Amino acid sequence: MQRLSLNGEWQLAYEDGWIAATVPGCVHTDLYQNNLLSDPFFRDHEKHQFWIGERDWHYQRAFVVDDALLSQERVILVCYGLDTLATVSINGVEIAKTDNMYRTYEWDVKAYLQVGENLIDVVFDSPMAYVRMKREQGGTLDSWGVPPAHHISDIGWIRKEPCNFGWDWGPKLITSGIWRDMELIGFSAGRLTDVLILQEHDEAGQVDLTVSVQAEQISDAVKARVKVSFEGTLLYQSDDLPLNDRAMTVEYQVENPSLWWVAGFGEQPLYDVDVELVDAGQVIDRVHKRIGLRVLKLERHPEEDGESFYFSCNGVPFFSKGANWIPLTPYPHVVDEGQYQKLIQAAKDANMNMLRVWGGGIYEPDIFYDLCDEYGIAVWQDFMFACSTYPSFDDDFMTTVEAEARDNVRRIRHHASLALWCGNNEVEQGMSDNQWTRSMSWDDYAKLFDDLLGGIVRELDPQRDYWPGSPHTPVVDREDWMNPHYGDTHLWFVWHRKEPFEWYRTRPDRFISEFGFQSFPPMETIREFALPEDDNITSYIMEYHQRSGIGNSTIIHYMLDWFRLPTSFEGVVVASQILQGMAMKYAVEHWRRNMPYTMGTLYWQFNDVWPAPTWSSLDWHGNWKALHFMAKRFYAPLLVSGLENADDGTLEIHVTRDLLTEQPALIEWQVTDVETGVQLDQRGAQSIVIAPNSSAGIHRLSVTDILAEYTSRNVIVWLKLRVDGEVVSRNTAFFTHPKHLILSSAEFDTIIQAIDERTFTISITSTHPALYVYCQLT
Ligand code: BMA
Repeated sequence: MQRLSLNGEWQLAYEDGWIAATVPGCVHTDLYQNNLLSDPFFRDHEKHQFWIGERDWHYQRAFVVDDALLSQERVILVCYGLDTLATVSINGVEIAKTDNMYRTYEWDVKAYLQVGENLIDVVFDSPMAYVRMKREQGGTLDSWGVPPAHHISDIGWIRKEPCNFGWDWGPKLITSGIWRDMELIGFSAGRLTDVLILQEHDEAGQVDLTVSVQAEQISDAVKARVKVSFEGTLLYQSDDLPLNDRAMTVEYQVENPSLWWVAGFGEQPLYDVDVELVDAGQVIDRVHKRIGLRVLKLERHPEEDGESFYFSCNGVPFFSKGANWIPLTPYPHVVDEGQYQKLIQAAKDANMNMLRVWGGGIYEPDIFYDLCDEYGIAVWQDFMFACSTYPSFDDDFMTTVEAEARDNVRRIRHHASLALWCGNNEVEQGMSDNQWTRSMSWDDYAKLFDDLLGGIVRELDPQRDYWPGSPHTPVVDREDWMNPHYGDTHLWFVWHRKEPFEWYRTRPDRFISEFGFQSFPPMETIREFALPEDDNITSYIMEYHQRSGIGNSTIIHYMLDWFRLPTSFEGVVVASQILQGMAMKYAVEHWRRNMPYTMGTLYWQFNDVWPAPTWSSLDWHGNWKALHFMAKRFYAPLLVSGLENADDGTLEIHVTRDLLTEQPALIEWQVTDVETGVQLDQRGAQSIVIAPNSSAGIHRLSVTDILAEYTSRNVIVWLKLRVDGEVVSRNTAFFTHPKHLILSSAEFDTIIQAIDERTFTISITSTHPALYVYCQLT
């Protein structure tokens, strides 16, 4: 097998000539590299770049084919990502047209190549013109969003990253280009085309692996072999087996398997499965997959008042703690492995065990799933359909979606971390709540999300669960999209409908796959897009970067409820982050206390696509906002939390535990006044044994007398949970919102001690209670 990469230097037609271009890449980054475009993230530059999506774009490059490549029996051109409406020609002959950025395209191009120099042209049609044409021909589709700054309607017609057209947290940068690798592959005897690995875990703890191999076979003599290794030791090698009708299957039993676990429940050992295609003793093609031995399942069982909805790993139910993942950038080709590493590490560091790849972005590259395997972060994977109806009544549309789903299911199905395939984001909700059935009937919905996508998962990834949409209410009625007793829910009444944070406590839902609250990014990040003259949240630029129509006013609406209104811009920025963290803390602690009825919280949203005020806990560089620090605490495997009742002056102290064994521990509480931090007469401790995977109210503290004497404005309860003397969780509880606490100005004494060249301990002592202190390295 011979490969010739077509990545690297290309040319892009611009005005009357050609400019240098790069593959993988896109028009925006190529123009930027040529100093023909400014930074779209700076101030309002993005709005001067909408024209890019209105134009056709022409890429070209020359490449040299040698005798050896052309003497192969077959030579195919493989495009792993064309964004989106491409016409591909070689040496002036049109090879094919494409209509789906998520597909891998392959064409036999041997007949069009010559030894020596060749020319390849890829011309991209304007996606905007295409969407308009489709709407005129096929009808309007419904969606959310306010044009033109937010996403445009009718984008359901094109199989292109939905949030490329703008979203309520991201820019509208409508890209065109060769966004993933491109190569020529020549082969004569055959090549591997597919590997499916299934695993059966028996009661004795053995794991039976079944590896099914498919190949394109030109020579009958071609054979295939399978190897299984663990930590560098070869455990199994099959014979070289002939292919029967282009396929072969081997079975292998792994004795004493090392099981893979989601983060917090055990290790993440990974086995290597290598498949080699052999011709006359020579390996002519190979495929390598890293797998984890585990059973990762969605558990749905009838219950008295509904149906359970939780995940289990190796038979152990676990509470899914995590957030929603959106694209890291409008230009996926610029992201390197280090950025993925930084973000998945941040998920793990915040005690998360699940990320949901939201359906309005991209099927992430392999590195994302590799890292999730390594870190034990389970993946809820949406198919890329979000917040819109889709023309499933159109046969061409269904054909391209089928190919896209097959490509992506095959690509990532072997990953240990992959927990669930989900059909779409919020289409059922829009159809029910916003009457989108005028553009997509429920029958057409079922055709796409129940039959086509569900069918492909059942066929190609039969050991994985499928869920038609998020949110979804099964059994009862899919129009009942916010039913707390069935399926998953998106709870947006806090924020979108201005319910107070307290509203979260009225919801007992089983699995909340979206809920969120916005904040501004850190000042350093704001400074990248805004000048000092923009430093006011009502300035033109600060409003320009705010893509939720209700965004800044909603942050302030809640800030007035919880905090004294800061008088400086920077004060608002910092307070917004604390407010956001408190909203999520308020919600998650409630739902963790409600375990095992509630068994999952994925807050909206994990990361950012550009610098802006959004719902994220990491800004677009991966910097931690206050919420991410708070998530580390509220997602800790052992959590102490307090449920205050200002009316009767009690505080119920709860302990929530995710781990598998019983745990002796000590809870401690202390009541102080706010002004001075002086201990009031209540202090106590209680030894407990925490049951595995449980949540329970441990102690009811009555502070009625103290509240009567000091008032709710002057009382804080400090909670600690110790294991073997070490504090593993700490928390505070108030009987009023922080804005009314009688806080005195605190003075700090800071001691920094160097442990070694890279490690320091910082001790901060404060003269008075100081809430939400943060340190920053400069
Ligand atoms: C949910 C998501 C996104 C959106 C977010 C905030 O509905 O699915 O579409 O960005 O809310 O509005």
